[in-house]
Amino acid sequence: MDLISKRITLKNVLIAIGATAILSSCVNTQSDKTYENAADIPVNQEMIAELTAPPFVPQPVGNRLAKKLIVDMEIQELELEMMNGVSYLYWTFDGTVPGSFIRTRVGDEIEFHLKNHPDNKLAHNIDLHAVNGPGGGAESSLVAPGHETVFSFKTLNPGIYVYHCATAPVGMHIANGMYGLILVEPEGGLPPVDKEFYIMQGDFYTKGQYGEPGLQPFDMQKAIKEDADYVVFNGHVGALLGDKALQVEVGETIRLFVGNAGPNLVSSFHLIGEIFDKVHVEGGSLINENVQTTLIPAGGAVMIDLKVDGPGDYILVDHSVFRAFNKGALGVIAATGPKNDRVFKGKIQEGIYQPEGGIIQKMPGSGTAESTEPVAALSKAEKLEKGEHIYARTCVACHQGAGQGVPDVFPPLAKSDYLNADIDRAIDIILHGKSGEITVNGKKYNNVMPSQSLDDAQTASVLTYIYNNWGNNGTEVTEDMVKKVRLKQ
Ligand code: HEC
Ligand SMILES: [Cu+2]
Repeated sequence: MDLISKRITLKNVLIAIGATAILSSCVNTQSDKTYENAADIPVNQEMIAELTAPPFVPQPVGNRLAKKLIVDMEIQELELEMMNGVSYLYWTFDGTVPGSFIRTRVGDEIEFHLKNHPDNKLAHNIDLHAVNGPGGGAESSLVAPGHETVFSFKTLNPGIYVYHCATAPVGMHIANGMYGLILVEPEGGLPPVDKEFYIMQGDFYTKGQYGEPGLQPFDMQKAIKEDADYVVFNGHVGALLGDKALQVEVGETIRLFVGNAGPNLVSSFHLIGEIFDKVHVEGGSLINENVQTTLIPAGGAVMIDLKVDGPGDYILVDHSVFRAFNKGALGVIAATGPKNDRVFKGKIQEGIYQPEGGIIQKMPGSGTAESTEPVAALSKAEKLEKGEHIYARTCVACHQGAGQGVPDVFPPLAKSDYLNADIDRAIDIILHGKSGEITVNGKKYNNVMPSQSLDDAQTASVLTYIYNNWGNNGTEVTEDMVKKVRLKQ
């Protein structure tokens, strides 16, 4: 009995010891937490890195072990569209602006192969902010057209980092599009989310003004003065608009990796209509919560976690907001799914607001006629003058100074086939606003124009001004024409 019980005990003890041994060996192979210094994390096996063009990102690292990761990139100098009708000679990593997204984990050993396409004109290199070493790799990676360099580094610090070309003049190589992001995930990976996207802001400096057609060369003087013609997401005006909007479902968890290349401007990154649940401030380990607008320095990046609560378009902007509406810094997250009335009900009611009891009172000395007698109709010259003022006060913000509009957002009034085809319809739009899809000069718009509170004379004036400028058909709109449309309702 004694002997048997002893044996059993001994067996139990052995099992217990075995289990601990297995457990501890698990800890040793599946976790690197035992390594105080990330430089000591061993790499086993080799892997070719998955690289993606914006706005997409590679698969998460999950809980894979540290590896030797082969990154293969090709520098390409390419003429691409800046916006409709405007082209630019971009210098790129892998043919896109920003360049391919690189996804790694702490402890990976990156073997970086940088190729410079033989058709290129210039030498380039790469400085990765994720590198601990001189020049971020720039010195080791300088490569002439038709050559390839290979250098290697180990990722030590988790975070989202900018990479860029650092060949002199550095500012010019960045201004021409040579930048991207590299993500270093912590041990065990980032918390999983439903969708992840890659966005990078950059400022561009061209000989011609914003929208001036043709191939636009880089303008060094404007770049030195920090006087940007274009401020855009993902290298081009409209890169995240229309059918290129980021598609999500209501309630999905979304992570944005957002970088700012500069070369000059700091981004006040904002999403109209949602709040960022979490922001990795400056791309590091500090997490801020419930953020409206996050600052992204030139040469910096952030990670943003958010969720959209209802269907619709949510607009990404640099909240230095002339950049958004006049220089291109606009993007859209398009959400589909069920409405949630508990979070947002939309417009509940609209009525007439008449603080003075229904009779609009005139301010003494405001210059408006006191008499109730009918005022003589304005002459065409008077309407043109009045119309110009009204346009500059109320329409210019959206339709722009020369009626050119904003691609994909605000339709043009200059040479607008839609405007010239139907005068009553144009009057109706001023009186009552407009929403839903329309096609102007072959391009689709689906946005909202608020109704403009203009009287008949003002409406006639502003439309006469528009019809007699910018290549439109010269119609003179009268107050009677406006009255008729108003009464049709
Ligand atoms: C807040 C921005 C905004 C303002 C201000 C604005 N519009 Fe619009 N306008 C729009 C949008 C957006 C559309 C397209 C609506 C749609 O997609 O259904 C539009 C469409 C139009 C159209 C028909 C489409 C075309 O290009 O011919 C006309 C005409 C027009 N607006 C005239 C005016 C005039 C005149 C004013 C000033 C009195 C004005 N708008 C002020 C945003 C605006
Ligand atoms: Cu370069």
